[in-house]
Amino acid sequence: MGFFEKLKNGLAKTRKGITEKIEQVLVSFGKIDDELFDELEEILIAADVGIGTTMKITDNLRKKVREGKITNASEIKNLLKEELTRLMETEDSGLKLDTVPSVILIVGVNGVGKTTSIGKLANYYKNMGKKVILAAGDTFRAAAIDQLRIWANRVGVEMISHSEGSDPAAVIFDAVQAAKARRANLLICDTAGRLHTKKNLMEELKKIYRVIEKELPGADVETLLVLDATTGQNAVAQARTFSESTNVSGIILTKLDGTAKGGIVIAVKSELDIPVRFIGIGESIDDLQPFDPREFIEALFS
Ligand SMILES: Nc1nc2c(ncn2[C@@H]2O[C@H](COP(=O)(O)OP(=O)(O)OP(=O)(O)O)[C@@H](O)[C@H]2O)c(=O)[nH]1
Ligand SMILES: [Mg+2]
Repeated sequence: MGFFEKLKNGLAKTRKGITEKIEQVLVSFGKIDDELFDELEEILIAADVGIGTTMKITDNLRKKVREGKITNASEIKNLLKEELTRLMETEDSGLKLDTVPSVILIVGVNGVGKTTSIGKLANYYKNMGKKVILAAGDTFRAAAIDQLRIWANRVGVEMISHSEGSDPAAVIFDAVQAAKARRANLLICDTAGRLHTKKNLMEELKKIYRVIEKELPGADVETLLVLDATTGQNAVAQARTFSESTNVSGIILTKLDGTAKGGIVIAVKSELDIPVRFIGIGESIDDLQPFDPREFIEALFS
């Protein structure tokens, strides 16, 4: 299956939740009036686009309708597509991972899909010709380390780990040394979503940063926050918490295949101004795709 087909399949539920409903409304309305905008707002809010973002969208639509003197509801669809794409687009050109090694730190609460996404990312970057090393920085339970090892073996990359309960920052320290020694391009670090001790998770993450900064001064470090699309607005709240104490540079939004409320993609970028970098659209190894707003909207509306 091609890349775009895969994306379309992964978004099947959201297409039912957003696109099909919007198309029904546009067909049944014919002319553009306040009631039509009310219906559109309802659909977008129900799909987790968020109230603030939804209002921004419909305000702009109203303005464009006035300016363009559009009278036919069917023309709204293209305007909406443009508007949604614009809200998700970023100025920059993506992740910066130029130094050897560079680091991706994966953070997020438990169960969102961190370890799975690391496996998929490792495969993605390995296929791009990068030498990848994984760090089993989630020492909360032995199973977490085993799970990452299974991915490392599947992808065919090296993994650095300590035993369960050990200091995550010490794992990262060793992994950095290994990455330097092997001249790896990319070190991808798993972290815990919760801890053994009462010690604050954010403090633990700061300690990991200090290790990376000290051992790899000047290295490109991207912190990707993993959010579960099926948790809706809760995901936005998690992003706020993590950005307060970590330098979140991008989002991996997982499990988009499992929700009809894929509007969360739009809310995340628009409400937090953190770019979505990858989306998870299934459980297999190639079900993680770099996020491209234009492609996403095309897949959603085609
Ligand atoms: N359908 C679907 N399932 C996913 C996706 N990403 C992850 N999962 C599933 O979500 C579950 C949790 O994934 P993990 O990678 O273990 O999550 P985690 O954040 O590492 O969890 P903890 O280590 O417990 O904190 C697994 O069953 C994954 O297969 C996705 O994009 N789509
Ligand atoms: Mg995990």
